[in-house]
Amino acid sequence: MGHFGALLSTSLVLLTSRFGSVSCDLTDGNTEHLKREHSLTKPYQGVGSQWDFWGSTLVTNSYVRLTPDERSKQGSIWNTVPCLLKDWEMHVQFKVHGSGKKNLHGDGIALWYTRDRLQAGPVFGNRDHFVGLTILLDTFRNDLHGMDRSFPYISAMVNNGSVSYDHGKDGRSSEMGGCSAEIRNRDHDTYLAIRYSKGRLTVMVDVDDKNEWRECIDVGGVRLPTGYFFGASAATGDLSDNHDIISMKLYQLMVEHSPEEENQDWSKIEPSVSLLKSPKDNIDDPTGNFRGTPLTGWKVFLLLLCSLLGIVVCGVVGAVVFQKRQERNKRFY
Ligand SMILES: [Ca+2]
Repeated sequence: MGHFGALLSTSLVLLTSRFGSVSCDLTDGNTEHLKREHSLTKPYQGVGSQWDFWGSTLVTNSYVRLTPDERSKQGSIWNTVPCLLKDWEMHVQFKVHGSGKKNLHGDGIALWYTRDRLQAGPVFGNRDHFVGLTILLDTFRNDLHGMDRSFPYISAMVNNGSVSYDHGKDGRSSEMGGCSAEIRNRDHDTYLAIRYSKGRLTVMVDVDDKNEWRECIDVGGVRLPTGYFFGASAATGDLSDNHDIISMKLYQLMVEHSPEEENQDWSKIEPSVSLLKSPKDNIDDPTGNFRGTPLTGWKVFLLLLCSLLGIVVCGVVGAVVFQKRQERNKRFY
């Protein structure tokens, strides 16, 4: 299958998600493909061998509390079984709640699909310079210059270990996309779904008690290997919240791959994104690629400069011609 084939299949995937009901398209409780070894469900008995719990994490019968509503806590849970699926979808039921008033709570939950596990650090309780994918449910605005987006804010980041997560900017420079979502202190259940299939990463949220998915992130050109680990972590700082995971359910997606794709060693893929989404041009085209050459700031500047120069040159030439004519006219009279 050549480039066109890949393009066609991406379009088809998109067609089903755009014209079908979004909630139908996402794997909805299809237990046939539920992968128990990668799932965490109530009452969490017998998952001790499949999940590790670290830090402030507290496991009860009805929730896994990554952090309590107290300052300077960090906690995480990590699947012990590496994921060998090429196409998957993770459904997470979570609950962020606390006594802090508006803007006086933090910091949020991070969901992970990474090479390393159980390595504590500054990124919502996990290590920085991570290798893999994270979906960040950031409840506290650190960047007071970024007032064009409201918080809580959900974003995605893929890292090959070279990039540091910038807390001060809420990760804006490294994010692949994101959306605002009211995920805190809701009376109803709140859900998030992450789908990775055929190089496309889609994040959906269901947080408004409507029982339907709303698209949050949808980007193509994402490369992730098999063999990484699922996890969730959370951290509090000066401000806090209860960060609870109710369930994590992993579904296998039945997707056909070309023989070339099948023959590739998927465990050797380095995490990457072919095109980073600039916050300014968020428009993608139906092929799943972002618009090739949007007018960036300096291109617009060059264009303006050229037009300005053109106008000046025309003006000068015009003035000279006018003056010559005047002189000629003078001689005739
Ligand atoms: Ca933040």
